[in-house]
Amino acid sequence: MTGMSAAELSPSAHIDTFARDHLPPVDLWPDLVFDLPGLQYPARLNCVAELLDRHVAAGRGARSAVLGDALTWTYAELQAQVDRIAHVLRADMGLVPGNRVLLRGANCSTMAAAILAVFKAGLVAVPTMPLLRARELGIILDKAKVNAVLCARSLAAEFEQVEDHPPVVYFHDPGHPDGLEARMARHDAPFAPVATAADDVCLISFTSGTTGVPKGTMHFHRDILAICDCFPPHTLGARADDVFIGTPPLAFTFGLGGLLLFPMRVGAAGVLLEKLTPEGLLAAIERFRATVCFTAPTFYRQMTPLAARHDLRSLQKCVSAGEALPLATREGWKAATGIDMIDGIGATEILHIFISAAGADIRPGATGKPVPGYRACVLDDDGHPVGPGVTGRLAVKGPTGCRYLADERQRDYVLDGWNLTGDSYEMDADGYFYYRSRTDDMIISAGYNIAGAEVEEALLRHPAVAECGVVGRADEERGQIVEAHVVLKPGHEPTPATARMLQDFVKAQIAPYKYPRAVRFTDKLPRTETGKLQRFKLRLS
Ligand code: 3UK
Repeated sequence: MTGMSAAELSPSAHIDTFARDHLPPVDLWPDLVFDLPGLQYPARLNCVAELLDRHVAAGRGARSAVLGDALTWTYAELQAQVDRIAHVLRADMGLVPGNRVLLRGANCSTMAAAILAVFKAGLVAVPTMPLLRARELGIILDKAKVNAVLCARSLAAEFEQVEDHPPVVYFHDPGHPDGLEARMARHDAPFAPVATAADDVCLISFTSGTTGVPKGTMHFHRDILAICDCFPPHTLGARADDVFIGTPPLAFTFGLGGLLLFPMRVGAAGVLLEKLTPEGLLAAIERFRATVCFTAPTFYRQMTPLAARHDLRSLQKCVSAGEALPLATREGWKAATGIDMIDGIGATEILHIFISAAGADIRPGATGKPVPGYRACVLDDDGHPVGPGVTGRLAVKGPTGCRYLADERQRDYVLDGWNLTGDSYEMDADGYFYYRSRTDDMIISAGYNIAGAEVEEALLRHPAVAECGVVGRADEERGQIVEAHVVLKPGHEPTPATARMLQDFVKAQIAPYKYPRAVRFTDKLPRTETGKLQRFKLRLS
């Protein structure tokens, strides 16, 4: 199915055709590749029928699906909640297939059920990160032409600041007669999944972009299953008796996949907890006997010194994504827990992880190889593939790929059928992919290309360094200089002598011209809700 065209899209079940109408022109789509067995989906497909109803129909209704602080829902209970919410959306709120529903809440069972209900009712989910401000919400509401909102009561104050917002129903609001819980109580009939097309849009996920207007990435029912059928069975080795846990928000596709979709695909359980601290996640792994953990490198770094205080014997697999995994972080976590992390690069545009490695296939320092179902290469500035050992632009294609909602930047992300993620990568002779930097974060100092991540890796090996971020700072003489922002571990002083010590340490480990000419100490690095370092803020600081 490479190079499919709009004419080949299946007849839509959407009455409101906004999503399909605003797909990019087909010649700007990436190639789609379905050559992996197991990715052959029927033309009519509702992903929730596969992820949820199928388990209940097959007699697995009593298995745990969603675990949380106060409650456990079995697959049968989750189905009942999803069906109630679907009735509220359709019958009470009058929504029709294709309408967009914005969702706001921290990770919890209701947020999970709401997302699934939106999919099941043939609507389009627009999940948003809890920390978004009214101004950012306003942009998303307008761009996706959102018809209705489900929002946690605790986030109401910020939401009410949005001018002219669409109708909203609050959840976690049990006493209120118009709240979601009261409305749900009035519906107890099963809800039949809307017979959507496999290529009907069900999710618009906004990128956690650091600059410019956020981009809405559009994903089909088929895409939801495709990510479940690539990385989890082939790399992670997900199993029905796994218990998934982690920190990424369900509004971030890393979390949506890792904490909800992947467990459901195999009939396993996902633990959903709000606002986890490193200590809190360790305690939760112990309490829920979690087997698979999804979080970002910075979180593993923060958990490493605390791990010995917890019984983590249940834990088998740790997935790291969101930003590059430094070797020192991998080694520290392995020393603390015995576990070799599964690094994986994913992107909102591609929905989930597409290069990774697990177990004996791990090559420290490399992200890994293309996940079965995906292919990748490195392109030069002219768009030609380069061989091993040459740094260039990472290009990837597979069953999922970039389709921005009405956005000119589609032309920047897709080149000759390849998705360009904006990362500089290098491949070795065995086909392993090595992260270098974001394409636009490469530091150019006195004519040398320096990848900030390499300097960060070196600094993180020093026992005084807890966290660091390395950026280029404008410099008259050299164009840019390498500037390190460093958070010290307790017991170390932010003095010029410490700075010199770190500079010498870097020079001894990597080519000396890469050492940070400027070292600035700070208590905390600016990070997004998804654990990514906000380099532009370091440059402005
Ligand atoms: C960077 C990585 C090196 C890279 C994501 C897993 O992060 C996710 O999506 P985003 O759209 O950002 C994508 C960009 O983040 N990145 C992510 N993982 C790695 N860089 N090594 C890694 N392991 O720059 C990429 O282009 O926020 C991650 C699953 C789903 C996701 N959406």
